[in-house]
Amino acid sequence: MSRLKNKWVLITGASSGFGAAAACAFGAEGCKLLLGARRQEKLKAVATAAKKAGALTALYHPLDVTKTASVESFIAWAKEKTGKLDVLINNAGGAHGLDPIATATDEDWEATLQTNVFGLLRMTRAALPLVVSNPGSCIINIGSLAGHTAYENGAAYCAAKAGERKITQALRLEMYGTGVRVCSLDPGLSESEFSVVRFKGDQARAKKVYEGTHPLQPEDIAETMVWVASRPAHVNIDEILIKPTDQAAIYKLYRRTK
Ligand code: NDP
Ligand code: 8X3
Repeated sequence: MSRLKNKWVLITGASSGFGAAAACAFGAEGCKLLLGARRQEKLKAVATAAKKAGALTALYHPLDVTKTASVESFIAWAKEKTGKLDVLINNAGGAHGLDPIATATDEDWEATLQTNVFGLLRMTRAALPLVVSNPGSCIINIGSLAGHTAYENGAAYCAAKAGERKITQALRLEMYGTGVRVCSLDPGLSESEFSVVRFKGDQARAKKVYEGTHPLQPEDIAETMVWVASRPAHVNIDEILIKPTDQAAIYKLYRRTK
């Protein structure tokens, strides 16, 4: 039987990409799911798919991690469903824009930092009471290759994901002695709605990012989350950097020509 059967798993950013794939992957392990994001129609479809995959329950609720009141009301809702969380996946985030510092906008910087840094801090603060009383529980924060390596035109996003790594490392120290496990899962190039959001709905530009190469898929990341969370309670996976085989380094990306 899966070690994760019957476990409560909270996933932020569950309406698409990694979060949606995670809902199905943890569902297939027989978990009970609490799903959050802003787009409710998408969440509803993800909850249905997760139940079909085997989730014992898949509940969803509006969540905007950029707003403290929204995070607090989401956690109040979660507390009505369960007294404890076994897995917390802080996944909500993304990049806004791909511009040099000289021309980037406050709006894009603020959206990037609000979601990936402040959103992560807010969610963690609010959810911790449901986690700390539960030794063996596991917090997985989604970082990025961008938190390891800077690239031009990505200053705010690279800073945000470097921030995520430092927040995760600090949290690991703060959880010392509690039995709570903490991991930063840091993917490289992955095909999701990430680039569509980064390029503000420009589908053609987003598609070009993945042209001729074989990026990671959300299911690859979801499978890794399940592996991290299902290690025995005495095993903490501190950090994983996972890249496509085609991505030897941030811009050393192998592309097949026709
Ligand atoms: P997607 O754009 O497909 O998913 C992003 C998710 O985050 C959506 O469910 C979105 O939901 C949610 N989200 C965004 N803003 C907010 C908000 N303010 N409040 C609540 N939820 C929010 O991209 P990915 O699945 O690729 O991204 C997931 C995470 O992985 C992000 O943190 C991203 O930075 C990171 N990442 C992505 C990589 C990639 O190449 N794709 C590589 C490395 C890391 P909604 O819009 O409905 O609120
Ligand atoms: C997303 C990966 O390389 O586009 O976090 O920054 S990258």
